[in-house]
Amino acid sequence: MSTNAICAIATAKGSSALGIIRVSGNDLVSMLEHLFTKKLYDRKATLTDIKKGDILFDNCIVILYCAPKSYTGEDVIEIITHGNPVIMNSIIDLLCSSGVAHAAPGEFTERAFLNSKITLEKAEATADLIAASDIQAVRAAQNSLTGKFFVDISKISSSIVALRAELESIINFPEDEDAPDLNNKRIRDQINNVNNKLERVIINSKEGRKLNDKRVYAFIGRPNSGKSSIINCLLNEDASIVTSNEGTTRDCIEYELNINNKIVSVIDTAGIRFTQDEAEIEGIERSLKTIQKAHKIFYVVDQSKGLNDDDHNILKSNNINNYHIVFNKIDLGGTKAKVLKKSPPEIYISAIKREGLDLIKSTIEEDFVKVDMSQDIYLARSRHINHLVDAQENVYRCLEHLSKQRYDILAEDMRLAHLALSSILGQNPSEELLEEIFTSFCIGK
Ligand SMILES: Nc1nc2c(ncn2[C@@H]2O[C@H](COP(=O)(O)OP(=O)(O)O)[C@@H](O)[C@H]2O)c(=O)[nH]1
Ligand SMILES: [Mg+2]
Repeated sequence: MSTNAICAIATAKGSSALGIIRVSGNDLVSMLEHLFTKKLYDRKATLTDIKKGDILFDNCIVILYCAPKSYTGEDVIEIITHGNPVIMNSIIDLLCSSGVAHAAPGEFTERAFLNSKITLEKAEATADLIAASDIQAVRAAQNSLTGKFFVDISKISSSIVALRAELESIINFPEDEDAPDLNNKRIRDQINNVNNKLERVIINSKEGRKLNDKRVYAFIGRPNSGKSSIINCLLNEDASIVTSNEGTTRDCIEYELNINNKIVSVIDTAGIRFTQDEAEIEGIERSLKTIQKAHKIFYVVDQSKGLNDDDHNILKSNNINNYHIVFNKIDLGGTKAKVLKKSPPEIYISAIKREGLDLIKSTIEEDFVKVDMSQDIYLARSRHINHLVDAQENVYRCLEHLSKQRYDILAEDMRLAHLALSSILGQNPSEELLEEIFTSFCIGK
């Protein structure tokens, strides 16, 4: 049986109280009604069993959204199950045996876009909203999602269209122009106006972009300095294995740390030392690679042993510049927890006694971007910013052409500026661009 229907689990992996399975396609009711013991009605929640023959899969709430009034524009069925992955997967298998295919990442949103339910930048804002790492980023994504970004770009785009129309008439009917100076002034004002609006959108987009960058902190150092212990304390859980043996951590493990509702990544790494152990060598290599990815490094040293030549070599040979030295195990030497604002800064802590961990957290907090949320910040992507800057460069050039009365070249640059803005709005998007955008989504969205 060949259908266009797709399905996926829309909730996070693992067990939870409830799970949601989403299905989208044409004529879903006739295709799937045999699985439900109750009849489904448009936009109504129905408590029904899901069964195949005598086998009960689950007792669920099922909501039907008939096309075109649904997220994707097709028929959509949302099945709210008990949040057990075994149940959810068995229902997915059941759907697949009834002709439904597994959805690819972002395929629901891609269909919403293809059926003109949402614009491309709204689709992108949806992905950003799901991935937003703090409340400011959530607000900025919502600004984009509710269409503020779209409205602002569309306004600039309309101003450019008006300007292009005027330029075309000047080029095509030059004999009608009895007062070229007046025309020039009006066009200059319009170009400046477009430029100012572009400038504002670029500033707001760049602010939003900063919000969406999840900061990464790597804990590096020799074995047994206490990197894993510090990370466990920061996370408040027994995440990484800690032993008194050197070489316990043989991999790079990334964890999400919530500091005042802002999510950052912390990476535990394999202690750097000379070793013959193959797995450990690979772990050390991966650790050294994470140095490139990290925004900042906490270089951890056992204070009772002090900073030695090995440490200096590790720092130097790996080009580690932006780092704080964390002197751990101060309990062994009787030093107090403190920060010394030297270059590099030094933080004195004890993971075992849980002293000074707030000093690490506040060091991370100092990096948080302060954004004035009274502004219309958008969660723009670098793709948007590139197009905006491209549009602005073309508009700048227009001013130069105007002073030389090169209307034909001016019109061409305006066309290019217009094209750049159209690309943000997803007008005439290439297939590659669509693929790039939608495959970055989670499955089920
Ligand atoms: N005295 C003392 N021991 C610590 C402290 N932090 C970690 N250790 C011990 O040092 C050893 C190595 O710790 P671990 O976190 O595995 O170090 P890593 O190899 O850098 O990840 C373990 O026996 C820990 O219990 C501390 O603050 N004080
Ligand atoms: Mg470790």
